Amino acid sequence: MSHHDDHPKWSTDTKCIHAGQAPDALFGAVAPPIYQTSTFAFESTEQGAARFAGKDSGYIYTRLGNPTIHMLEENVAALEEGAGALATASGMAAVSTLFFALLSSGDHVVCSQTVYGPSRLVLERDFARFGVRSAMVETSDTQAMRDAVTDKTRLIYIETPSNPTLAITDIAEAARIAHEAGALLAVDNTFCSPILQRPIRFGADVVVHSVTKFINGHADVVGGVLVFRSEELMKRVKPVLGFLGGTMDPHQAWLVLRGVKTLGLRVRAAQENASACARFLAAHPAVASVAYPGLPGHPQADLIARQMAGPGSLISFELKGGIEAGKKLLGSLKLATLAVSLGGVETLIQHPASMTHAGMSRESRLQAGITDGLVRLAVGCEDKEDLLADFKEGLDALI
Ligand code: LCS
Repeated sequence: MSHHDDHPKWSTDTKCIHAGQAPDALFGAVAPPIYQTSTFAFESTEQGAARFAGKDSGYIYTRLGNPTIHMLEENVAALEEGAGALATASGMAAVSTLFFALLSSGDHVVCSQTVYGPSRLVLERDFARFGVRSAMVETSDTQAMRDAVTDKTRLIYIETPSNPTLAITDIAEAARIAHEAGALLAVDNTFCSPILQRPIRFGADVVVHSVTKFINGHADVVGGVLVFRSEELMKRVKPVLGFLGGTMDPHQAWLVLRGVKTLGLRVRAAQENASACARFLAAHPAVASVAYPGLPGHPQADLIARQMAGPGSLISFELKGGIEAGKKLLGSLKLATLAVSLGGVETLIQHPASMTHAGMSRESRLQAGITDGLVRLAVGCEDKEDLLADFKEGLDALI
């Protein structure tokens, strides 16, 4: 099995296909074998004891490690240019395991106010019960992020671009602020995928992904991954994941290994469609405003050019007719499917205030820029003209 460190010169597209996935040693199978087993036989009691003592690196039990899952971990670690990765049952298992491993009672977290709803709710509702305090701040405002840090801050947790407002946080500045405070920086890179943004390059200590989204890309798996800048940090989190039990399953890992091979192709195809859709939406008389990192005149264009290789395929917009017009549009589109999630080959559209971010109070939502009329569009890989025709029909009916 190849290790990502063996291939530092491969481009990201090549790594998608090959990193962690050399033909298997037993039969030469080109596609990775699915080691669908809960446990692994020891050759002797001595060997079993050595594995538990960490003196023999062989496998023990799938909750603690499995060869198919490890191939995915090596693959994503290579894509993100990290020292190692841990695959998890879902993106939320990655987020909650990370918080559990790094935070103790009395610690303080600075978190982007616009993140996937449950990522902040787990801090505000659950970790708060164990004495972890968190500040939700607009981290796209670097000064606000700096001002929120206290002498108890142990973690800065950001999402950029953010779900669903697409606010952009400066990763290098966030890393500087975290490290000056003796804290760590975690970046949820789900919206970009490693094709468009590699936060470790800008100083992040941990990268979080819901692999449910772009990395798997086919709307048929829920999963997550944590990628670490250093082995040392991964060693702090790995035993916690093993004990909490939010590990991935081998079959789930195999499906993601299949999906990740086309990550670059899918991300670029969806991005090209999204750029066309964003321009179309921005020019349409029924649309009040569009947030998309690729639109001309974006106030953070310099930062976007510095830290992102492209604007991606998520768009959020407001209709002039507000929430009623939104309901009408979401109900009338034929190609864009009314569903939460994103990052798959199919175009999805949803209403954050009543769906993905419904768990937040309306006050928190409005403070974070998630207005009642905001619509989030996750553009897929369908034919561009078909998508534009669907939006033209839906939007024209509103005026
Ligand atoms: N991080 C981000 C940025 C997400 O968008 C999501 C899920 C998660 C973490 C959690 O990952 P999961 O456990 O679902 O794999 N976002 C969703 C969304 O926007 N609509 O449905 C799920």
